[in-house]
Amino acid sequence: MTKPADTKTRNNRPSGREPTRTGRGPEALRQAYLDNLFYVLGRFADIAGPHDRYQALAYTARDRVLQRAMRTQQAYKDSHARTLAYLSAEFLLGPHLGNALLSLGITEEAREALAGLGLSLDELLAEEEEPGLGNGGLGRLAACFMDSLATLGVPAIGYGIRYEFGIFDQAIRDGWQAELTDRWLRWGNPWELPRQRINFLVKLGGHTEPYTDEEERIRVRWVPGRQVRGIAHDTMIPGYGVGNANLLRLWSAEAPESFRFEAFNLGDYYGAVEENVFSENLTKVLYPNDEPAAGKRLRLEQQYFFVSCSLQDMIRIHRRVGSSLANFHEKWAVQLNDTHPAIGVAELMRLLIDEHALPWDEAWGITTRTFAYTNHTLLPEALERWPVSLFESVLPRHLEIIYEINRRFLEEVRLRYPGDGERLARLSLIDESGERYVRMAHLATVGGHAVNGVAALHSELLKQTVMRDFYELSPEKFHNVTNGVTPRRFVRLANPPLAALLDRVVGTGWTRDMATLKGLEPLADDPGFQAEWRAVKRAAKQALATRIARDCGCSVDPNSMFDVQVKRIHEYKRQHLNVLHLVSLYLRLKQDPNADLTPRTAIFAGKAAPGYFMAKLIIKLIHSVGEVVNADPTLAGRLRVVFLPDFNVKNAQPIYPAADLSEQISTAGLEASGTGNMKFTMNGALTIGTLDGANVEIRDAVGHENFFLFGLSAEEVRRAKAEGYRPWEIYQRNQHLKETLDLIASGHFSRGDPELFRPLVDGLLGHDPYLLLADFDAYLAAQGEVARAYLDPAHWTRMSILNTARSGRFSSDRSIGDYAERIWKVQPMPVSDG
Ligand code: 26Q
Repeated sequence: MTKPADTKTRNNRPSGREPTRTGRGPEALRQAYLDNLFYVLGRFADIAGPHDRYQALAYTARDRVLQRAMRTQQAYKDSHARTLAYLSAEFLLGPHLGNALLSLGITEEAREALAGLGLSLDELLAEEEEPGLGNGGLGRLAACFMDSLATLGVPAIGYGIRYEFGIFDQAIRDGWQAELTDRWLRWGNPWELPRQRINFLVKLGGHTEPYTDEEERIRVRWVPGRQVRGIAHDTMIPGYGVGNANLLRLWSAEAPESFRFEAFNLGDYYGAVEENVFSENLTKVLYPNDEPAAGKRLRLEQQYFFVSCSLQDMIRIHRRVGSSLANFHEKWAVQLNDTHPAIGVAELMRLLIDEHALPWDEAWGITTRTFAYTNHTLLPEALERWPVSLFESVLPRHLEIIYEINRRFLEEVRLRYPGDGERLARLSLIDESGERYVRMAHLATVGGHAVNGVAALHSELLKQTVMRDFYELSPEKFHNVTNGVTPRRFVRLANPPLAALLDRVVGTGWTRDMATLKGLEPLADDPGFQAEWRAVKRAAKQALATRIARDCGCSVDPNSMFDVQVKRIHEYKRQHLNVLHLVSLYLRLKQDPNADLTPRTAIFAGKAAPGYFMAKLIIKLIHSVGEVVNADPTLAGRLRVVFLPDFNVKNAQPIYPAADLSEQISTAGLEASGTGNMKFTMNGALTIGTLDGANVEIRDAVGHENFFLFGLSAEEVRRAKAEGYRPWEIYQRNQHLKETLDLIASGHFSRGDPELFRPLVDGLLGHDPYLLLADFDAYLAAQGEVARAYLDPAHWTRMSILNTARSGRFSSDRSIGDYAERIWKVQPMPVSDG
């Protein structure tokens, strides 16, 4: 057994050396690592396993981030600055360790410290299991925003839910998706600080009753059916290259200690414990759908639970510095990430009126100046609404408040549009067209001062479609803030060789100011630089090929074009259109074995919601086509189709750097923004895409000649549907399309079973709501152009360089700058990095 780490260094400031809890040199890091291994984990260095080692380094990084977080909180408090609260039911952070070292600027020092102990940093990094507290785009956006808020020094706190089980892990069995429970807390979580003392009671169910208070005012009391306690768990989010570190405060549910204590004394031990189980259930699991789960009581309870804890916490912080609630909105801006936290509008009203005795009008003035709402979808069926009966049984007081908000709101509408009863019904917070529902997007819009879409096209369509009446009523509320992604994680961390090349050519400043990438443009045609650019891409492809061999058991050629579509599986995202193209290539190669085809590796990844049958069938289809294509010796080196299992942040990071072609092929008008599209562009992939979401802006930014556009526009999609779209006729008229679909329907890819993919094929021939058949020819033509372009490396490389050079707008720093200036009116408060 080894001895405990050198005792001389146990105190914080060994003479002449850096402090071991905060020092950033290799020596301090090495000692801190050993101390943490011994004193936090209780392990001897010589028997510590890989996970112990990872944790010891994690604590080492955490101490340093914590020091910044403490300083930052103090600086914000002293400044009395306005603080942004970002409310989101999901935060999809990805692994912490690599990012923490990067933000602290100690990656190489840590590598050296570990090397001195005979350890490899990369092996430790691979040990971390990421917190998968989100489904996809919306949750990842929240994580990118947290990174940018800290990096820009904006006083901010993220509020959300500490799910015990995040998004399921995806396994593939016989080509089908299987869901495995995500036990991310199994070995503990070194990145969080439980704050038992920061806790709030949250009421649920029961009824309300009026009473007269000491000052003879009529007030309402909510008598709950049960209560749950929310406990804060803080994760520090370090900014890159700055002293700021903000908090992400996630709530987990516990039973209130005194609850049913009486029952316990009376001997109803089981009953009392059962209550605990109910309470703890609340934050057990993330709903794995990226669409509203119809009528799920627990989901509504989750949303209310975290929003109530968060608002109570803001009020606590506000009063702690001695402020009156009358200026709450001057000190807080609250951003609602979709409608999931929209109940906050009614909850703040309840807290101000019922708990703090403010008059309605004053409370309403505060509330509407506080909240702003981001919409992430145009699909009417994806707009969140709750049956009134369910809502009432969970939140009886909030329903009363919403009725009163609605009464006053509709009163104003009536004055603006006398006699227009239909408009009133359309604007109402309550949908009364059949069963009655509470419309959460209406609550968020009426209860806030700003509504924004997440890409220019999306924001325009919002005003023309789902939010049209609200736009006519209050056009000044409507904004666009195009999404962005953090270049720290998705370039610097994910693609170190590219980062090193960029550092050398435009300087290191791009990591915080992506506009400086414009400096690459003069080099786009430089043969020497092009060769370096290709070498970087080639190495990333080689690395991904190694992963593919490990995870898919399939060898792919890094010289082939890597054609990549990674995202949630959804019919509107049209992974199956991509498959139709691959089947069409397969057909051509089978019909003409000498056909001159650009060698291509098609790479897919993504999770399907567990109850989404068609999405799961698409996963099976990809595997089935892959099984046939990859086993065919005549196709070796020409076509490969692979599906990488368990798409998450960690697994995504090596994918973007290795892509030649980024597939962004959703039906126009349906992808609000997309953010994967931006990650690919930054890493020098070219896009084949529709005029949808942020694709439109990416194409404008990188230059139309450097983007492969195809397909109907949103307006043409609308018209095609209005005129009665008949996919069957397209199928009948288009011989190649017919052969392609017939081959799938024949059972060729399903071991002779013509039934397996029938629902998919029949769906396309019968309805095709996402217009795959309408776009099929255009897609194939664009893919033909891609294939030709790839055969000219100098031209392709030029386009690739220009994509990266012009991707600066898609940094989440720009998005946060837009929000801060136009919506939140918050000022950066930089903390020095010393
Ligand atoms: C709601 C109620 C009940 C259960 C689940 C949900 C739920 C959960 C997640 C509804 C929607 C989501 C996620 C939506 C999402 O990820 N949308 C994507 O947001 C991105 C960031 O703005 C955009 O880039 C994508 O275009 C959009 O699809």
